[in-house]
Amino acid sequence: MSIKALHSEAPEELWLPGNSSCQGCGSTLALRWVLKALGKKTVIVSPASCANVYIGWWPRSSASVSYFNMAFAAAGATASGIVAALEYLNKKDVNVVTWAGDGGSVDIGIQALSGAAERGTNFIYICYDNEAYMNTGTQRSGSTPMGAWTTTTPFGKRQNKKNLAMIMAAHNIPYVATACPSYSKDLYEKIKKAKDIEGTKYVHILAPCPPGWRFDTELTVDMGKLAVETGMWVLYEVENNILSLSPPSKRLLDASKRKPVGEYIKLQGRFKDVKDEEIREIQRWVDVQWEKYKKFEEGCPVY
Ligand SMILES: Cc1ncc(C[n+]2csc(CCOP(=O)(O)OP(=O)(O)O)c2C)c(N)n1
Ligand code: SF4
Ligand SMILES: [Mg+2]
Repeated sequence: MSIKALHSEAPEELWLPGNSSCQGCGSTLALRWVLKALGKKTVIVSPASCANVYIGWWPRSSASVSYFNMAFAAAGATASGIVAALEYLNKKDVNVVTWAGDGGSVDIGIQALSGAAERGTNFIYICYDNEAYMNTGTQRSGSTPMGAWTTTTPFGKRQNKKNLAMIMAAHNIPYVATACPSYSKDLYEKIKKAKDIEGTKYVHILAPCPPGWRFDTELTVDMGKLAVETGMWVLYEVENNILSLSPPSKRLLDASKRKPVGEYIKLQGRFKDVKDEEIREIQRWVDVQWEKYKKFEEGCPVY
């Protein structure tokens, strides 16, 4: 389906223009498609993050759905309470969705998320991953990639990114997916699918961030595409413990089709001090991850 056809399938814009996100924000681009897929009967819960700022204050907020701005660690717990209240009121047609940053998900919010998933809470938890604590000026998170500069990793981060999507798959929830707004149809369809599944659904979206990653604002969509084409970000779904690669990633099972990671890294100022040997190290790590995806794609259960 073309973007034009997607817009005619979901013409209503629930994410309004004139919001306070930075130019070229990958997170708000993703949110626009997420809201198109969810529709108006949606409650968004957002912990402390850029999202609190760009959603804004009622009655001048940029989202034309209900939303709760919530304390940093509490998104999963707040969503659980809203789900329980809606169940008590017998309201079955409202989507409860957490929209949280990587810091609020991978680090500080993980226990509330894990508890909600373990209870099988009927909601969609979406992490938009800009790979650092951006709202407070770019501190490292568990999701920051190896080598990236942040104010708390002035010589580049020494650890690889934590894989929260796989951690959530190990919770035995019915649906886990990864996405990126550069592939809007893929993102839109995954949220539509998640909406119709009962229980806890987890979607992890890579959200390129021009000021935090230090690239020109017009390159946001290209940056997401390069993340996927180099294999540094992998698009997939996990259902019933079985992983299937989404079309843009599936063709990359053939390693010769993957672009070298340097093509992605060298466009971003956050990696400007990364040496060639470190790029080779990141490449080796990516190749090792792909050996695992190959096994999953052959039918090996994810946990
Ligand atoms: C308990 C607590 N600690 C710290 C903060 C300050 N704080 C607000 S937003 C934020 C960064 C959030 O990072 P992330 O979840 O990745 O979202 P992003 O800002 O990148 O969108 C921090 C540290 C806070 N609000 N509450
Ligand atoms: S800092 Fe990044 S994620 Fe936050 S509003 Fe700006 S572009 Fe978006
Ligand atoms: Mg972040």
